Amino acid sequence: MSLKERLSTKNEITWCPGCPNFMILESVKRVFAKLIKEGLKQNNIAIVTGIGCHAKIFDYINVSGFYGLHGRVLPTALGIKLGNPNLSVIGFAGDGDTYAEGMAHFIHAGRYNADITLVVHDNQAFALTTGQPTPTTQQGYKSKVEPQGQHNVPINPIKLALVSGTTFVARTYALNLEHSTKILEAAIKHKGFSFVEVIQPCLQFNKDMNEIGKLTYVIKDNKGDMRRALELADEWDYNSKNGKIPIGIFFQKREPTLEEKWPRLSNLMKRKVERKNK
Ligand SMILES: Cc1ncc(C[n+]2csc(CCOP(=O)(O)OP(=O)(O)O)c2C)c(N)n1
Ligand SMILES: [Mg+2]
Repeated sequence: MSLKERLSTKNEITWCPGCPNFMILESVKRVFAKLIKEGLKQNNIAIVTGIGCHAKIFDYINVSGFYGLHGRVLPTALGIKLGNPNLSVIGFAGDGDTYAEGMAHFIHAGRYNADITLVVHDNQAFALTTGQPTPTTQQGYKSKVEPQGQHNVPINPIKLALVSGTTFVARTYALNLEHSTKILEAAIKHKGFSFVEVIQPCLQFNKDMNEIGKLTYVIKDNKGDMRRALELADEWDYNSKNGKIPIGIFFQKREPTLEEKWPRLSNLMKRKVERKNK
């Protein structure tokens, strides 16, 4: 059985045909397979999801974890990491999940810098609940709850992550499989809190933003230059359907992680708490 088969489940995939979430699933499996080849044990990967279309990914990957609550991916991931700092913990969340109900966690996760990864499937809509606007939805978007269109200005999550102290900030595009795989691998390998914002157009709702992938261009990875990172973050405001959208690593800096700052956790890491292989 190939590694990718070992990482798959037999559950029926219920995303809409052609949903870019299929591509995110593929890139996650590719990265997990690569990390396992490099020595990471499948048993030592834990995933956490919120509730939403994105969260169904939990049922399609054969690793341990917690199918969580809407808005609570980050505290759950943090709890798993504190319980066993030797696990690689990766959270999958929606834009509604992260930037609405889960917003406070997002900011504090940047401050804490625990060694966990957050992947946000940003389709600029609450998709599972049929297309209400989220904090990253563009102005003018009409939905059942706002028939006259969205009035509020969207937030820029890249900028927010940067000013919250997040030590790895990246954006990728779900349909650029090669790029998303590279970014996800770099995020998981980063020591500290890593945040990957994935542009994941929703084919059912917010169709106005379906073409924005064409605006993406790959930037040269930026390391610790915050001024440059903020400049890049400002190039796209989540509102416009023209201009250019940078994708790649906006910022990466090695800072002490929560586990390293917390002596009891450092000791736990040395003890190598590990599940026995079956
Ligand atoms: C605590 C809580 N609040 C609200 C909901 C209702 N709810 C379920 S899915 C969802 C939308 C999810 O949107 P998003 O996080 O963007 O994920 P997507 O479906 O777009 O992938 C909402 C609001 C819930 N299940 N639990
Ligand atoms: Mg969404």
